[in-house]
Amino acid sequence: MITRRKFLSGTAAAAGGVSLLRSVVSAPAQTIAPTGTPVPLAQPGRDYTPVITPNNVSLPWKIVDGVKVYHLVAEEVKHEFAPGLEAFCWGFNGRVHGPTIEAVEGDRVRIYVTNKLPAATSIHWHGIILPNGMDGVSGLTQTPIKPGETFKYEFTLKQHGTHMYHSHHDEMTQMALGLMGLFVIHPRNPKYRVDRDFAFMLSEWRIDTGTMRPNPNEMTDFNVFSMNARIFPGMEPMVAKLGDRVRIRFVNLSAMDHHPMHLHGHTFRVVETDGGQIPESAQQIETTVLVQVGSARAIEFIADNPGDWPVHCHMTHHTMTQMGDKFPNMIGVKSGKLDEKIRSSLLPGYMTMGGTGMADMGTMGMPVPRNSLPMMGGPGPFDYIAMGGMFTVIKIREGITSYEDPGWYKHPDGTVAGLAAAGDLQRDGVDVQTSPKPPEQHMHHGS
Ligand SMILES: [Cu+2]
Repeated sequence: MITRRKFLSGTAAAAGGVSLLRSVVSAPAQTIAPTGTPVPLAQPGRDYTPVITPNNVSLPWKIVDGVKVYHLVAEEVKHEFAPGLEAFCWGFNGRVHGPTIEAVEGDRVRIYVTNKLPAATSIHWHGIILPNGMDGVSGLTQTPIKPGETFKYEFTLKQHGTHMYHSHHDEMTQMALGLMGLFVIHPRNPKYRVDRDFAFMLSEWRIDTGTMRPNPNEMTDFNVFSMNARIFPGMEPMVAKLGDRVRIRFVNLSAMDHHPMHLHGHTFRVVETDGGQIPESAQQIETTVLVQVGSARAIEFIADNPGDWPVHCHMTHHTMTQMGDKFPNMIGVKSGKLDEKIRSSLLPGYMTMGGTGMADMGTMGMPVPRNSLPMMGGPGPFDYIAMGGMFTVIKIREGITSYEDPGWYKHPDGTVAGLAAAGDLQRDGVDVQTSPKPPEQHMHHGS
């Protein structure tokens, strides 16, 4: 047992390898408001819906004298983006990106940051209103945290919303290696509760095929686009019950790219930026929300349409993986006897790829270099799903009793697109031999 006093006096020394913050403390406790008056602590589940970070977790905390105490350890982590692609990244507490920090407006938080990286670092609390000296800007507001050191940050949360934390020391290198995480602050007095509250960190990487380390020097040509540092098909799906009020928070800490995040089957309201809640009268109704670099957007909708619905970046190259930028344009090229010739004389097993697009590449099981993925895709209920990168699915179901992955959607009879029946074509007068041309447009020149 570690006593509170020991914890307080010996944190830096004791931190090595031992997680001091094992569980969420649920005993009644208080926190300190900016005015100095104690405020009751909000309980996860009772007072707010805890956030779900798919493929990641929230950082545990403990309460010490009314203060929420967290401990981040910056370290190198061997991270899997999806089965078949791993890299040595920089993250926190064994994870890439770091676990989500979750707190409630009005909480006093104390965050210890231990640096186990080979380089100095500092942590900036992005979007959070705090005293200048807690802002985490190496050189400007603090000395860098040297390897082996533990720094203490402490401030009171005066706002609620979707925020982030990230390295603010040699950012180009350290953020490219993954040193970032989500920071969600729940409102103290919410006007309403959501049933499902999901959060994603969007980021991008340059990982050359066959290598094991993201390249921080890349300026423009990124080839791995991730949600919570995972790429499709390595994504844990979101699950909602029919009728649930769903929130999805997106934070973008990519180096160079904005991401228009698109939801299928629903419209949503953009309810929040990193600056805070958008007044209801100003909320836009959308199906795609642009999440700029360094910003956050939260969307809300009622999950009123059952099925398996994609949630993905609409930049088409951001739903591809490493090999997307390595291929010549083969659309319309007929390989004919070429493959055979190459197979017999040069490369047994050779096959020209891409003559009708790229969707074949995954299914054909084309050999790929070690530690790399075919450019996209994973198995689906009907066929191979020709998407990768920033692509995930929300599964909306009627009558489910848990939020475990319910498997693929079972469509009601007659609600799946399929081969047109001859009878239908005949009834509707569709002649498949001709393409109906719209009437000629008459151009009027002058009056
Ligand atoms: Cu994108």
